[in-house]
Amino acid sequence: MGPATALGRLVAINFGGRDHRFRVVGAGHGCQPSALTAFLRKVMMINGFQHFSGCLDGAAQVALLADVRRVIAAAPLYTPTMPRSGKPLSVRMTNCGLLGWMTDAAGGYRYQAYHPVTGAPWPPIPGALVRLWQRVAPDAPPAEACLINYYGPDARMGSHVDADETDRTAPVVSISLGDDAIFHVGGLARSDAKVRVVLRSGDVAVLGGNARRAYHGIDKVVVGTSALLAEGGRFNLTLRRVTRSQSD
Ligand SMILES: O=C(O)CCC(=O)C(=O)O
Ligand SMILES: [Mn+2]
Repeated sequence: MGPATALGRLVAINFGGRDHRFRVVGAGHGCQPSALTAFLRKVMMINGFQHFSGCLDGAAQVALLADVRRVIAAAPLYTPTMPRSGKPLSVRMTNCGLLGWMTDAAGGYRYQAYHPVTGAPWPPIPGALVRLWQRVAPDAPPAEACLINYYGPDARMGSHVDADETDRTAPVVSISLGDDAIFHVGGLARSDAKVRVVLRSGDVAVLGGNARRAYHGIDKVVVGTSALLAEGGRFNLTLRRVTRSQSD
């Protein structure tokens, strides 16, 4: 457990132009929920957001990175493009799972079962991620998609809601590997105030409850803050349920 997760530690969260100080309390899943979790609930009335800082230890991060490299060997990173305009996104992407999220000028935002360049089905979701999903989303049906975003030094992700899933009752589970990223999460309207926190390598964030419909994004990656990736930068993995399960 890194220093960021120490129980009892006071953490400052900047919101509305001033710092709010929160104490890190409680424990869950062998990971500590960070102060952001409590802040969102108490101050912004956003429920169902959980931030577990330092959830994956160093060895687990190395093992998961090897899984990500194997996925990329079978399903190479590509540059997605915006619907209609065809403007490239700053992140590079790939997926594993039965379905993968993608976007391009012709088809827009969607899930599809095959890689847009190779035409091959996406590789399966690695076992460690399947187990993580079961641990943090025990009531949800199995994850069908794992979107892998690679952020180089200038990549970011604008504020958005994950809304292309038919089943939006299951949470989105996010795992960070590599350099720190400044993550923002706001409310259900784009204009709502946003909280910013650093997502570090090994952090897990869960967007469930009404946070499943909250605006969020990545302002920037802080270059050189992690030695995990030889090439630098950051991977973010998001596990998603896409379709409604038969039992619903
Ligand atoms: O990179 C992140 O931490 C967030 C990624 C994200 O929101 C997404 O892929 O939809
Ligand atoms: Mn998202």
